[in-house]
Amino acid sequence: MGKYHGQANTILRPRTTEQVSEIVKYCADRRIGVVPQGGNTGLVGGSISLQKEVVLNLGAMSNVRSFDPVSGILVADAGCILQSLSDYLSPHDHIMPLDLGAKGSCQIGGNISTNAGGLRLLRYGSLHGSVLGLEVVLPDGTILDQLSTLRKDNTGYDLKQLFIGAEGTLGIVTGVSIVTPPAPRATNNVFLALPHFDNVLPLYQAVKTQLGEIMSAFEYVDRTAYDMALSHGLGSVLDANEVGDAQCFVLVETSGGNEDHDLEKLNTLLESLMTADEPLIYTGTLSQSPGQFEALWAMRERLTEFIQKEGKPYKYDVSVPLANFQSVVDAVRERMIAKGLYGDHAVSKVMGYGHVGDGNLHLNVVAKHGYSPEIEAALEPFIYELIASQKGSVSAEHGIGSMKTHALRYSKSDTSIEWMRKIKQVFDPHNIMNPGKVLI
Ligand code: FAD
Ligand code: 2HG
Ligand code: ZN
Repeated sequence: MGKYHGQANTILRPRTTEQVSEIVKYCADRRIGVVPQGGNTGLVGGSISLQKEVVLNLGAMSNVRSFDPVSGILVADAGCILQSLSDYLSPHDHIMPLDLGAKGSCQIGGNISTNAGGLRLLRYGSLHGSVLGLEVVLPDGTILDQLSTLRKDNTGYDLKQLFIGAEGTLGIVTGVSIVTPPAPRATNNVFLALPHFDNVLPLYQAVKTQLGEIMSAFEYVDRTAYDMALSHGLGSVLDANEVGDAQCFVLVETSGGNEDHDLEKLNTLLESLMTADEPLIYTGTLSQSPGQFEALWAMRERLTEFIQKEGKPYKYDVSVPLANFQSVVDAVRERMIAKGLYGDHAVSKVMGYGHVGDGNLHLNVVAKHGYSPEIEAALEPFIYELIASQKGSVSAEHGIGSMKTHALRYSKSDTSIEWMRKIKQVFDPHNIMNPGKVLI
């Protein structure tokens, strides 16, 4: 995003867990701060050194340790890139239980540390469920070996859960044991244009009912985001005349066991949506080839990349009731208009997209000529108060990092924050592990 600028003058790339342990012990003894870093794709400034802390990058620890094709359990170094793990699993007919646009750079250790959600959460659940065990170097250098491959293990407190989503503030994840699902035999997708936002909820219900267990993603793109994608050269996946004044778009993916059966279900679904008395969609495209399948996904997956090219993004990754996706985006746009900040001189676009199935909206506000205190003051705390008034979350999946430390209180009670501090104190009494992130 070009928003955060690291201050580190030392970056270390250990090759083994023992080296990580020695480095951390050395730093702990001298009270030197350590910033764990994976692929550096996080969107909340979590992996950068704010005050010359040492950056410890896991990129040189990138070996698969074991894979059991019967149980689907994969054990890997934390520095393995998500895409490499998918490639590794492919000949074994398995897939990673998570997928995100940053897959070519982000590391599994970074995914676990941010508790990344992404495009498959709807189907395979969160990392809190699929991670079976972790190996972690604690802030005093001790190696905590909890690299279990057991599906069931109720022997007291489940410590590994604390490190999932801790954003490197409790220790450095060096190894991961994770359950991977079998690769689906058939995968298809459709991209749909909807007349109104009001159609999204009934559509979601209809799709869930008709597709049942084969639905694997249900993603939302608003009109502004769709038009932006086209303006960045993506070929239209829908007939422009049929799209007309559609307010928003939905991408549905299916992953099932039988191509003919899945296609039949999808075709029946499309037909019923178009021929209903009040059609829920204007039009839709069902992918007919692997290339078209990718093209439909690109309309959703590449939005982050296009936004970078439009200007500087203010990103709000929020959980709100599904019915409020559009009204949250509209409220922010209206506020920018009221403040005289909407237009090519300041905020050129306000848009929403996200993971409908997870109630996770990505609200993006594009500052055409760069970040400015005036725009920020108009956005915050306005947005955080709006989300809190809906009992939402100010960080659905990207984490708190250094961006949202001040906003944590909008989604966590004082008591919760107090207990988070106590946990931090137990693990990291000298506050050397990723200082200035999550809790300040
Ligand atoms: P980094 O960015 O390097 O680090 C992120 C945080 O984790 C930092 O606090 C860091 O200190 C800590 N950390 C990293 N590695 C370790 C480790 N081994 N041990 C302890 N702490 C560690 N997120 C989603 O949830 N869903 C999405 O769909 C999604 N899509 C994205 C699409 C794009 C194009 C981009 C750029 C980002 C996207 N993200 C998404 C953001 C997301 O959080 C990450 O991309 C990813 O999970 C971060 O992994 P990373 O290896 O890059 O971690
Ligand atoms: C996504 O779902 C990512 O595409 C990034 O979480 C969201 O660009 C964003 O705001
Ligand atoms: Zn997302």
